[in-house]
Amino acid sequence: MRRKTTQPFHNRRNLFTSVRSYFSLHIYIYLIAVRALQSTGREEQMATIRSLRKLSAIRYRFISQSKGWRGSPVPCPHRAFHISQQRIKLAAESPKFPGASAEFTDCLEFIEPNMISTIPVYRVMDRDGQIINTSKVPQLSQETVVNFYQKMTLFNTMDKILYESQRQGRISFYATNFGEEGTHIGSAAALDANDLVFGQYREAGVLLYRGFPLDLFMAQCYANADDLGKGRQMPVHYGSKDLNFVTISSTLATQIPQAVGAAYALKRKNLDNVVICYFGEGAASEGDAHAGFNFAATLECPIIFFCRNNGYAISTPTDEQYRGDGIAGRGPSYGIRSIRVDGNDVFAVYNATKEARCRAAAENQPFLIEAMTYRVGHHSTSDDSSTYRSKDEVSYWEKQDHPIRRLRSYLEARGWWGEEEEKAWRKKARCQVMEAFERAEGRLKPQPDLLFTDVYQELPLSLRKQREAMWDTWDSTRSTIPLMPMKSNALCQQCPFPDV
Ligand SMILES: Cc1ncc(C[n+]2csc(CCOP(=O)(O)OP(=O)(O)O)c2C)c(N)n1
Ligand SMILES: *[C@@H]1O[C@H](CO)[C@@H](O)[C@H](O)[C@H]1NC(C)=O
Ligand SMILES: *[C@@H]1O[C@H](CO)[C@@H](O)[C@H](O)[C@H]1NC(C)=O
Ligand SMILES: [Mg+2]
Repeated sequence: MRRKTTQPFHNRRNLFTSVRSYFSLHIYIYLIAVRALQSTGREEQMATIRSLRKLSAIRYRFISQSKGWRGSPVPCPHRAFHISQQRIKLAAESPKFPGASAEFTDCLEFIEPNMISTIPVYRVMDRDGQIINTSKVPQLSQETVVNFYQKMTLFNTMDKILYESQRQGRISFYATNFGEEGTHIGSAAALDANDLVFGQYREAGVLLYRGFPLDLFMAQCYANADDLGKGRQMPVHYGSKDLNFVTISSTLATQIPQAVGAAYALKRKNLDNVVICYFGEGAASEGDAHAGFNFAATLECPIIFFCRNNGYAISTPTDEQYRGDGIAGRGPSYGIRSIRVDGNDVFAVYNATKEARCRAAAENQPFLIEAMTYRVGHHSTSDDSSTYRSKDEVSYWEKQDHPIRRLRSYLEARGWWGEEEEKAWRKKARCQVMEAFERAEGRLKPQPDLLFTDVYQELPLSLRKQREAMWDTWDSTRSTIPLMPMKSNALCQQCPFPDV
């Protein structure tokens, strides 16, 4: 709620003193004026006039402070971002500075951030999956909603198996998405398949929704010969040109200005598509986030900034990351239309993204969505979150406010899903993931020579030396890693940009 900007009467006594002092001041000024007329010397006359002016100034200040009989100890009441109409009318002229459209004020006042109302969290369902306003039931078919649910649970199953894989030493690294499934599926479903996605590293659900096969997820994590990235990246750094999903680079926030540049290019080409750029609330503290927001606003780019606020940047909780009203609170100051949504409510995420997508394309404007959620898993397999947060905290989000559980309640209440469907689907999902996992593990590794391709047309001497050293080590350690056979000796001479 906005705080009230006006203050009541201070007290009766104050009102009385104001009136009395006002009249006695007038009488005093009158007496001095009479004396001035009687005096003869010019020096004396001037001195009287000076004291008269001084007194008038005191009188003026006195009147303006007691104006409206608000004898408040704070002469300028705090306000919430807007100047009251009355104040604007009082200003006789408007500022002409090119840097801001604002009004003059005689009030010395710093805006108190904690007096500004916070942005509410938009939601459609409550924590138990009940629609809050029955006139706003999502206009989505059973088939669509069941698909949301199946994608969310399949994704969750894939995460569990790949996480266990890392724990068993089968893959080198993994980062789960537990608890954030609603933000991925809800937003992905609201996009056009041709919209370009720039992700951070915890948005694999978006790629899954777009149809990236389980085999390719596994190939990337296992760095096998089928990996589109040719085994050159850490696990979870997916990318797919066919699905318009730009390859992940986990150097925080670098994707933000890149995404804005891509959106600007779409606008210049007069295309109807938009860019969506995902990032964590932690990444929003990087300078690149500021640069990206400001460029997008000033260049009027069709982009959706989608911030997943999951409460942590590794071990740093949000209350140590910022002092303002989250990430959505920053949007308006950049001139970006912004909303905060309940990220565990897949319908709220869907609706907000759909609306933002439609308007970004139609108006060539950036939009900011801050999806509030919780990172249920560890930051990654290199992290142990029990050292910085309690079991109870995690358990609340796992058991009482989880996007999958919430959607299931919604489905069950409508009679669209039941225990039987659940059992059959869970079995099927697990089976699909396990089969993909086994296939990936059995595959050969890509040729190490591929490490040196796709950057230089002609390999520089330094890299040629490194390649030699690599093969020397390979031979001397008698590596038994099963490699994909070399396709041809021309491998390294292939044009790295076949599309150009
Ligand atoms: C420039 C840079 N600094 C530090 C890191 C190390 N790092 C990796 S993830 C991470 C936290 C990011 O938190 P957030 O953006 O909230 O995303 P989340 O992991 O919560 O999804 C940090 C500090 C990095 N990858 N890049
Ligand atoms: C439900 O939404 C409609 C349409 O916005 C609104 O008119 C109505 O007041 C809402 N009902 C409640 C109970 O909030
Ligand atoms: C989704 O948004 C549209 C407007 O874009 C609105 O008409 C509809 O009621 C919303 N649906 C829900 C479930 O709130
Ligand atoms: Mg985070």
